[in-house]
Amino acid sequence: MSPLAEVKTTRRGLFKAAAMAAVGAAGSGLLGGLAPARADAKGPAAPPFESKFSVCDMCFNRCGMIARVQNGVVVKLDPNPKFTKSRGMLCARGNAGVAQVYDPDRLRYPLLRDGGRGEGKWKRISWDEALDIAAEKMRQVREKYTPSGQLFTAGADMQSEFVSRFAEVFGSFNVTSHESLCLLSLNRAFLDTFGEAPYADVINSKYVVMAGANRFEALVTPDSIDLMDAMQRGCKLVVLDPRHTKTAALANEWHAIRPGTDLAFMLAVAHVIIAEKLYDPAFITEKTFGFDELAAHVAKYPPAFAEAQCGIPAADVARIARELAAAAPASMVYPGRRSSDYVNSSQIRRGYAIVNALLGNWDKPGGLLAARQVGLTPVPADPPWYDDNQEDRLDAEMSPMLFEHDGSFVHTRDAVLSGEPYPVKGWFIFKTNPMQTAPNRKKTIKMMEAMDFVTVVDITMSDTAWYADLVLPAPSALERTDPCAGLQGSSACACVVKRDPVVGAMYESRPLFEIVKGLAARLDLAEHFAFTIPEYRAKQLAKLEGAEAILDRDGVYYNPGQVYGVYEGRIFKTKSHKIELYNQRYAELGLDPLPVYTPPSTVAEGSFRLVIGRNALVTQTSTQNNALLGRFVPDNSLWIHPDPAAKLGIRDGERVVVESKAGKGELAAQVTRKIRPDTVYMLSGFGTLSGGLSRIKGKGASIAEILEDAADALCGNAAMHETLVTVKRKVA
Ligand SMILES: Nc1nc2c(c(=O)[nH]1)N[C@H]1C(S)=C(S)[C@@H](COP(=O)(O)OP(=O)(O)OC[C@H]3O[C@@H](n4cnc5c(=O)[nH]c(N)nc54)[C@H](O)[C@@H]3O)O[C@H]1N2
Ligand SMILES: Nc1nc2c(c(=O)[nH]1)N[C@H]1C(S)=C(S)[C@@H](COP(=O)(O)OP(=O)(O)OC[C@H]3O[C@@H](n4cnc5c(=O)[nH]c(N)nc54)[C@H](O)[C@@H]3O)O[C@H]1N2
Ligand code: SF4
Ligand SMILES: [Mo]
Repeated sequence: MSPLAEVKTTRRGLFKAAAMAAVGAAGSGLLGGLAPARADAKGPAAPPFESKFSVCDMCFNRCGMIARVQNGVVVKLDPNPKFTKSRGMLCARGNAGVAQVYDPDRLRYPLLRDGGRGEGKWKRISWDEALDIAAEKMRQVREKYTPSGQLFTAGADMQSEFVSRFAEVFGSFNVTSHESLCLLSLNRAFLDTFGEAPYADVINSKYVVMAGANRFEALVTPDSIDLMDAMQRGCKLVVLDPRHTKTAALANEWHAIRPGTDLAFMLAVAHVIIAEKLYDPAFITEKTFGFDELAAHVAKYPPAFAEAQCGIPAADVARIARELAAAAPASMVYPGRRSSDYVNSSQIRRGYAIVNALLGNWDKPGGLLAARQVGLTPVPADPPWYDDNQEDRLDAEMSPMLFEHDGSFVHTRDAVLSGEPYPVKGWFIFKTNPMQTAPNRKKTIKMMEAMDFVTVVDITMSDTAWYADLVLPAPSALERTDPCAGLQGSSACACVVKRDPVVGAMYESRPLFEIVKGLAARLDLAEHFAFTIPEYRAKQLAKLEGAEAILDRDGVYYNPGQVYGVYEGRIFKTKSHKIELYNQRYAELGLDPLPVYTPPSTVAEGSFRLVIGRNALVTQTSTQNNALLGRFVPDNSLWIHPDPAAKLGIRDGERVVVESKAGKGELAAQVTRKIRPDTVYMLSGFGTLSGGLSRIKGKGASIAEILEDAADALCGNAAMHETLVTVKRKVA
């Protein structure tokens, strides 16, 4: 009997699942293609369903779930109650995972371009042909341009490590990921202050300042759920956001901060904490480096300075500093997540880190916590040596504090376009959609055009796939065997998950692992992939006795470990071995060792700063075309404040043209007080180019087309909020 038989299914649950199946079959035709395999709602009682553990893949949180399978068809997804990281819940997107599996827009077989790039003409080919062609093109690139002439880009996935492994044994230094469009500035800031990227013990916090993050829409587990719980127990939430997000709506206080000025706020908070001696003196002496330098530095930034820059009254800035200090160490400036915002985002987020350090909000309940070791054993490759290769990554010299593994997508793209320092002519892309998630789409198109051969592995015809030479269909998460992944995050976590197929792979889809294995075999690299995923998992779990059996029993393995006080008697992984308020390495490199405030570019009258942000029913650019979710968010619109809208003669719902130096787009205006008058916002992932996303084709406008491609000065993370735009009424 399946170990899952223990998980109770109530009669009500059964009815619900059967009803879901009926809705799916009778609804918009979404699941209609599978009708023969489904239970007939009008016929005899539906057979009972099997329950299988899986891990949600609708976003990077990887919530544990249980798939209900009837006649070989997934009819419903439920949360795994044993998965504490998500507090036993599954969000709307997670529930809609079923529509991803049975999406008629899924890629079905390998496709080779049979016309101009982006023209949408394709030829169906066999897998053998596809792998022969891809391997041969890679071999040619390697011969002509060295192994580093091939670029590899992977998104967030439990198989992405196989892309890195393949790049390594192929000999290429050039690997990029979604991370340099996401959180690298944040990681930079905390690594260079605390020596590591911490987690937030939100559930035990009494006071949270959330700046540039939106936890009630941009869901991060367990933080989103824990914040709600903590607030019900009296935790105060202060939100700084130019938009009135759902998080702002539920907060105790919302301040519509002027975009790009958060560092002025943080420096002023530090100013008050130091001037009024509200810091933790023992913590400062014992654990931090550079307090005196910081004190002298922040003396220049009183609350009045923050008021002038941020538009938040000085009295509020000072009060928030005092309240934050009074609740310390069970308080925090929440680190956030996506920080691909400004050219100085690493220094902005260092401001967040410094305020937490001053208050000793570290390693104690309600503050920031050190990452916990999950205990997975890495399975390293043993790459061959290539004499004829480049010295380093393409973008190595383009940022002083680049992350070696992820690099910078924005800089890599520029280097590909210039051909300097060396040519890169092959591109292998797995589960990421830079055509919509990298700013300045025209440049991404040019990058595609500059390549000799581009291979994309996806589940649907993304815009990136649409411009590729070869498109390979992958199975969705519910259809494949995945290695183990370690998950981190607050006191709830440090767990391991794995995936086994819930249903068979759809159509001719093949997992990434099989694809790179097939390529490796053709490139005399087979020995580096001479294992199966279960064998690989066994190696990963080597040091976790009994974990495999627990994973089979519970769908998740928790590694118990110390949560608080782990830094007692331990050194920090920084140069001084302390928390660096003053960063010595920056000083050596001629960079600002203390975060110096630089005001954002001026937004002239008649123009606006364009910002990006999440919606709870959408994941990045990959769920807009989901049949269940798309009903709620069918297209995007431009948020614009009523005052400038009136000046521009724009009424709610009217078509407008938004234009930057990079590009323009046309969409409907949403005239709303939920945004500052100098800022506009639109949701990402619309205005697609692909002819293969049938439900969203022709809907809304693409923000990637409009966003300019600035980069963080320290680590090269994209800086997407530097873009200024004009907005005009569309003349008919
Ligand atoms: N539903 C849903 N949840 C998700 C995702 C998703 O796509 N959908 N994606 C996941 C991923 S990959 C990530 S990285 C996280 C992202 O999680 P967050 O980083 O919390 O999400 P964003 O929506 O990028 O939040 C940025 C917020 O900053 C505001 N903002 C813009 N400029 C400024 C500024 O200068 N100062 C301040 N204080 N605020 C500013 C924006 O209006 C926006 O509300 O979410 C994760 N969770
Ligand atoms: N304009 C804009 N740009 C952004 C952001 C934004 O909010 N707006 N957010 C930034 C952030 S925080 C991040 S993390 C990045 C994310 O950037 P991306 O990594 O590009 O993420 P997605 O947009 O979700 O694209 C994921 C792609 O994977 C495909 N896919 C989904 N499931 C599978 C699967 O099982 N197998 C395979 N092979 N493919 C699959 C989807 O069809 C889609 O094409 O974007 C960043 N850039
Ligand atoms: S937060 Fe939602 S979409 Fe993301 S993994 Fe969890 S259930 Fe899935
Ligand atoms: Mo992200």
